[in-house]
Amino acid sequence: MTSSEMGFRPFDPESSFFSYPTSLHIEELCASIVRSHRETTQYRPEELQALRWKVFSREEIHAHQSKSMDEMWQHCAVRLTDAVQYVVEFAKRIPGFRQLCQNDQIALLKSGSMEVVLVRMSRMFNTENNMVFFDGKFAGTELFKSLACNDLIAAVFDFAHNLCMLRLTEQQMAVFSALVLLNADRPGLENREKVQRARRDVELALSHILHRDNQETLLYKLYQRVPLLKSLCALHIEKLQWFRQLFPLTVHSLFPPLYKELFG
Ligand code: CLR
Repeated sequence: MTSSEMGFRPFDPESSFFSYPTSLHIEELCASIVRSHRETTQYRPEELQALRWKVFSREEIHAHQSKSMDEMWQHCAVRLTDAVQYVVEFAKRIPGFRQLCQNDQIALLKSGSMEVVLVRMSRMFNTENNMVFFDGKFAGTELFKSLACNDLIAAVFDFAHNLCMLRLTEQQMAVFSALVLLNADRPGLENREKVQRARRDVELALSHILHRDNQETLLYKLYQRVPLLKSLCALHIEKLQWFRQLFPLTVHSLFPPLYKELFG
């Protein structure tokens, strides 16, 4: 009797058609996603922990608030684009993402990269003072006053606060981020079935680690957050369109090309 007749299959990370993931495959996938996340975060958890109480001074807050609206927008667009670039690097290292055609990779990043930035924002959040690590120090919503989009900022902070309260491990956050990216309902996809198959494996990976961590109730809480992410991103795009009408030249000549490519 051969090993395959006995029900054993050799591990094959590229397996796709007619194959179902084995628990070894899922373990490997988890490890690979976690590694990709670890290698592409701007700050390690220990670093963030050490900087936890490093907050902007009154003067520094005032300096940000006194910036003109277009200057502050440009500043935030640059910071956001930096964060997006790390997410692009994360995506490129996820096995199921890497194997997609270029068109579908771009389609997934267009609608998903901002969502993953917002998920990652919860790692940079301190729920004790409601501040986010931005530009080297912790900042509250008031720092972003000159953007003139308080509703977006309040909603984004609220989301980060609530996600942070779930106290996800780095592993859980990594696999949840991969799940957010691999969404077969995104517009512009050529091969939805392939995205769906990759997603199914990541779903199994998430269930697997939550089971292992004895935190299966988190699954429902995480899925609950997904529609919120979509509405926050829609609001971000809406604000950008509004800003572009006011300052078309700032967007045209001073915003990072990647920012315009993804959101413009
Ligand atoms: C997300 C996690 C990253 C580091 C990082 C960098 C830039 C931050 C971003 C985080 C969170 C969202 C953020 C952004 C800069 C501006 C943006 C605070 C912490 C706010 C929501 C403004 C968005 C709208 C502008 C484009 C006008 O590892």
